[in-house]
Order: sequence, then C-alpha cells, then structure tokens
Amino acid sequence: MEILEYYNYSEHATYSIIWFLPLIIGSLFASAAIGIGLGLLSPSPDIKGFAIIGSRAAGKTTLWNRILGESRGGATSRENIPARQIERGGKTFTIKMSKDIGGGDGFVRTDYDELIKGKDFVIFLFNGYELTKDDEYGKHELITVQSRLLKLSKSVEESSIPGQFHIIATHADKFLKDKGSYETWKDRIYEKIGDKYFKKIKGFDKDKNFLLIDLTNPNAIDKYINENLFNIK
Ligand SMILES: Nc1nc2c(ncn2[C@@H]2O[C@H](COP(=O)(O)OP(=O)(O)OP(=O)(O)O)[C@@H](O)[C@H]2O)c(=O)[nH]1
Ligand SMILES: [Mg+2]
Repeated sequence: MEILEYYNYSEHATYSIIWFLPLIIGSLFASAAIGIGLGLLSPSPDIKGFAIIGSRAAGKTTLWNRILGESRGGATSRENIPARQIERGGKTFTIKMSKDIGGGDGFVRTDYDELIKGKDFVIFLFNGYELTKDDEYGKHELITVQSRLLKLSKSVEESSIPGQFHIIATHADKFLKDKGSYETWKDRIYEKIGDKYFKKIKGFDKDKNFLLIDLTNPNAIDKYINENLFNIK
C-alpha cells in the first residue's frame, strides 16, 4: 500500500512537471532577462567614476597621474580623461570618462556640476600648507576653499552621492614634522576654514571625509588610492 501510494504520488508529480514545463522554462528565461537587465542598469563594483576638483596647484593632476600611472605636469586647463581599464591590486577596474581641470575660479561655474554628475566619488583638494599661512596667499586659499565647499555642498545635494567624497588638505609634508601632530594640524585647518562650510555638505563626517595628505609620497598615495577608491585593503 505504501509502495502504491508512492508510485501514485510520483506519477502525479511527473504529469505536473510535464504540464508546467513550459511555464517553468518561461519563468527561468524571464528571471535571467531581469537579472541581465538589472546588471546593465546598476554598475558593476569594478566600474569607478571619479571627479577630482580643488584649488590651483593643490595636486589634482598629481593624484590623477598616480591613479592612471601617468606623468603629466604643469598647470592644467581642461584635459579629457577617456574611459579606460586600469590594474590595481591584481584586479582590472574600468574608470569612467572624466576630466582633469585647472583650479581657477572659472572652472567652478563651467565644469563642477557636469564633472560631478554620474560619478561615484568626488575628491576636493586644496593646499593645506598654503591655507595655514597668514599672508595674502593663505587668505586667498582660505576664501577659495570656503566658497568651493559651498558649491560642493550644492553639487553633492543635486547628485546621488551623499557621503561619497573626500575633502583633502595636501602638502602635509611641509608642516607635519611627526605623526603625532597629524590630528593637531587637521583640527587647525578645519577650524580655520570653519565648521559651517563642512557641515553644509550632505553626509559630511569629519573622521571619514576630511583628510591631510602628502601627495609627494608615492607609497602613501598608492595606499590611499587602493583603500579608498578601489576598496583594496
Ligand atoms: N610638497 C608637496 N608638493 C605637492 C603636493 N601635492 C602636489 N605637489 C606639487 O604641487 C605642484 C602642483 O601640483 P599639481 O598636481 O600640478 O596641482 P593641480 O591641482 O593639478 O594644479 P592646477 O592644474 O594648476 O590647478 C606640483 O609641483 C606638485 O608636485 C604635496 O602634497 N606636497
Ligand atoms: Mg592640474
């Protein structure tokens, strides 16, 4: 009896499979198509888009050079960075098309919004050493940074990248004498610029989004790029 029931059951199951076979195959195709569609819509984690902006001679080209393995020099006007593949930590990443732009005020109006749109991460650089000085250059750098941060807050608001940015004071080598003074200088620069300029930027967290860097140290820069831009630990 038990055996009969077993056969009856399996027979019924076989018929069901035959009846529902077209449906099963159809839904398999449908889910594969949805999967491919979603894959096309949401970028793979290996596709990265960066915008690097900031004041004059802050180190934008130096950082791009390190990311791309190039050695361009001199003040920049506007250089296209075509989409390309790069190797990092044994992995291949695709970099979205971007631009290396100069640090003059004129580029803020013409290029910032366009550059930030559609990117995954924005890096804002300024000359931290210059900003700590009390002469006219220091004052100019301070005003430039304050006004650019206000602009950055609007661009971040309009894009979909809250929290996905770094504000970096460069030229740290010029005033950091020992590792112990890192936090002190970071605080000094932060206070000089003013809390309110940073806090306007959606998702800003001083510990996560504000850094002090020496761009002349290739090992330190590679570490920064790997860990922060490509998630390679
Ligand atoms: N000491 C020191 N020099 C730096 C640092 N970062 C950049 N430099 C130097 O500063 C100069 C300007 O660097 P760039 O990378 O050309 O700066 P940029 O922001 O692209 O400048 P523009 O295109 O003119 O806006 C170069 O001589 C760099 O080598 C740093 O952290 N420390
Ligand atoms: Mg440049």
